[in-house]
Amino acid sequence: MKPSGESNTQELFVSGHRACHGCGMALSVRHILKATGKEVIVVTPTGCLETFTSPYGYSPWRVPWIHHVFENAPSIAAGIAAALKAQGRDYIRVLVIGGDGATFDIGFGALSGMLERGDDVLYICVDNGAYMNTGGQRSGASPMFSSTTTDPAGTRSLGKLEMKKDLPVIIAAHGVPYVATASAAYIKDLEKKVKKAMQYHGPRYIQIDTPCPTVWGFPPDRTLEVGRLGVQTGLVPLFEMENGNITSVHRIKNRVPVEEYLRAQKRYRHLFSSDRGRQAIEKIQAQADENIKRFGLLKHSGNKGQ
Ligand SMILES: Cc1ncc(C[n+]2csc(CCOP(=O)(O)OP(=O)(O)O)c2C)c(N)n1
Ligand code: SF4
Ligand SMILES: [Mg+2]
Repeated sequence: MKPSGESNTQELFVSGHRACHGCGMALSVRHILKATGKEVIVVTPTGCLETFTSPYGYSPWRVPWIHHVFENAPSIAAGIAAALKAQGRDYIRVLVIGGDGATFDIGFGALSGMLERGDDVLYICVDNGAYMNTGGQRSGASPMFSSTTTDPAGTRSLGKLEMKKDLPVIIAAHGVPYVATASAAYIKDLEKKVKKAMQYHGPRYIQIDTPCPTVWGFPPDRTLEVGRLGVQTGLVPLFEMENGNITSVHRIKNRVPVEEYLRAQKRYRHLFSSDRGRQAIEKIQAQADENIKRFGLLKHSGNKGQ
């Protein structure tokens, strides 16, 4: 059977699953599959996506889907890709869609191996910045000064004190052909990047910022707004790297101070009640400024943009 070249209007991730209202991850997965078409096998490690799509007897997945343990999605995916190749069916493409805990932390060794071996897998991290399925514990992707259940903000604590791991750059350092960042709030851009990644073979990586109303603490009808604020502040830079070079950046049209993004979410509310909190906000603003400079995110800057 040949690839069918499906229209991207086909729904392959359907309604009726059990994600929270306004879940940025569920929205992203729906559009990832619109971009890939149905000739895919999806591998999902333990996490929200696995849990809300697999109540006994029901499934929103209209493509083959496998869940396994938390730490080995890249190994499972690599094995499936190798089997498809041996069968001469490698027109079926293999995708991992997994959370940031699985990607940045517990599955990172397996992911690095997959990248280094050159396995033909598109790995997509749906990044909500913590271990949401188990209540919002800190991960290597949690942003600095966010409150998590393992770094809770309090009279002495400002939340997580370490930087978010710069995983896209670490992945690019493995010499892979395609790395991109995307946002649930910019769906056309997300679909375009997934389609581009599907044109390459070998290991590819897309990291999607997926706002989580339940644990970030905002009303579920503000998911897109919060996601856009993340991008417009510069805290969530959207870019593509092909063969190690930055080939596009999503330019910021209306730059927003980080305070506006932070105020919209309960995970940062402790920053607004003390002088130390104010200083932390200044540090977060400095991170956004640095991203804007590093990636040339403003409309008038010289880098290749779109
Ligand atoms: C080896 C192992 N450790 C811990 C767990 C418990 N656990 C299940 S899901 C999860 C959090 C997943 O976080 P992430 O990958 O970020 O996905 P999210 O739920 O945030 O989408 C944890 C800690 C587990 N299932 N297996
Ligand atoms: S906890 Fe967050 S990521 Fe998990 S299903 Fe709910 S909104 Fe989505
Ligand atoms: Mg997570």
